[in-house]
Amino acid sequence: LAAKEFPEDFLFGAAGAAYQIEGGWDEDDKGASYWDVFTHIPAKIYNNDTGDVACDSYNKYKEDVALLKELGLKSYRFSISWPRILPDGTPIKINQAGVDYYLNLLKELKAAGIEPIVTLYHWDLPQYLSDLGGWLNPQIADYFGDFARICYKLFGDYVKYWITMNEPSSTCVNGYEQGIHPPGVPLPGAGAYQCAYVQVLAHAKAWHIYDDEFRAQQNGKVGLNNVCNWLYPKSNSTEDLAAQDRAMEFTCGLYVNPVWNGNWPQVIIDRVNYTSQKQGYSFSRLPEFTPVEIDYINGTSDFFALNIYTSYLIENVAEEAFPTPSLDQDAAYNISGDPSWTQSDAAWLYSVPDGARKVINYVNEKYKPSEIIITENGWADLGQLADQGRISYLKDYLSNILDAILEDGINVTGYTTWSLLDNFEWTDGYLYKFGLVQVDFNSANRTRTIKDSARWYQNITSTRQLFD
Ligand code: GCO
Repeated sequence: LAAKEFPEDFLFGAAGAAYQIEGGWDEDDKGASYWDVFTHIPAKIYNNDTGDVACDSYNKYKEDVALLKELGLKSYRFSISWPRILPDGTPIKINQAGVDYYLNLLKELKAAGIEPIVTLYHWDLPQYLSDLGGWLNPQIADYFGDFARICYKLFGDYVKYWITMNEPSSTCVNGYEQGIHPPGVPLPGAGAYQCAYVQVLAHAKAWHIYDDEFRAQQNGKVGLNNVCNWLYPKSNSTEDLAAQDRAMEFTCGLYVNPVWNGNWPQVIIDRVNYTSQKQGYSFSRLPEFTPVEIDYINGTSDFFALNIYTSYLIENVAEEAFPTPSLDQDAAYNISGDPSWTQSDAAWLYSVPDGARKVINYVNEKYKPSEIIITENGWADLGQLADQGRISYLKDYLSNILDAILEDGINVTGYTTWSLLDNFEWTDGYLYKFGLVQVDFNSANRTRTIKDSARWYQNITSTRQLFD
């Protein structure tokens, strides 16, 4: 057996997000987010589950930090709930109990020697701002800037890694294109593009505020996150290869290219222009960045926060296969899994570890980040403690990530697996579990129990060694 070794300062950790773990949805003076509102609408979420209590991390954060410490983890990725700090999203009122919660968490992490990686926005938009148009309204970028400034001011002494937006692709497609996430109104062919436009501007605003007002004293980094999965062509035909390239752009580049390279991917500009014209529009459904905006957004990420879960096969199809205007029609491809791939309990998640190395190379070449952190990667099951499936998945993905570092020379500096705890999995409620640690959602005190995968991961992080 050949051993290979992670660099000494590699930041091994685990991740979570406010709405998925905190609970305390209306405790103290927290305001409502559009997820609080959405989950209370019957039939939106599996089993009508909600994040009202979730893992109760609002009250049990000390236990969470103790678990991270026991597992020898060096970093913890968590998110700040915007309406817990600013109940209606605006600076008009700061909720001191919410501020104290995050300060206490940061202090607890510091005492345990664990590096925080803090996400400013992991999907819990204050309902008031959603009522103002949410991620379709460019003014929300200004509100987000104010929120970011307040967080830098309050917490910045403790934080070296800030992530602005988590997975704009998910927010924009699920929330505004398809309407299966809040605000729940499908706007096919327009919603995702307008949302991407506003989220990119919001990200850039938060980056500039840090750069102008905080970087000199706080010396941290601010980066954009997205999920970019490697997509394989279904065949080697010219059409499928072009579709593969398009698919990478429609799922990944649409959200990150503006920030790294200053504009939408050219193929998306061309495609949406073409379909819009065909449909009789006198303009493209893809909003245009002005030259001033291009200047403002370009080069606004200090590192690439990359989520990788799986891979798919891409097959070219004619746009006529999609009957009405939509992002899918513009993109014109079919996406599927390969029957030979191991599938998790969640149907969308296959283990395709080679894809991780490929997508890290793709991102590295295309965007040339000086640093990449794998901010999510994880496996879904039904929550059993003997979770061999998760161990196999993590081992194979980590092995490919390590090859990207050692063989391809790419600067991947950290890895926060999804997730520390079993938690609220959005529209799937508590059906699928991603945790290293089991949470008993039937017990009032949300008992935490360490799974086999956590012990396996602990061993990897302490030795930094993997065996082929
Ligand atoms: C994400 C989601 C996570 C999910 C995870 C598993 O960033 O992708 O925000 O919160 O729980 O991806 O589906």
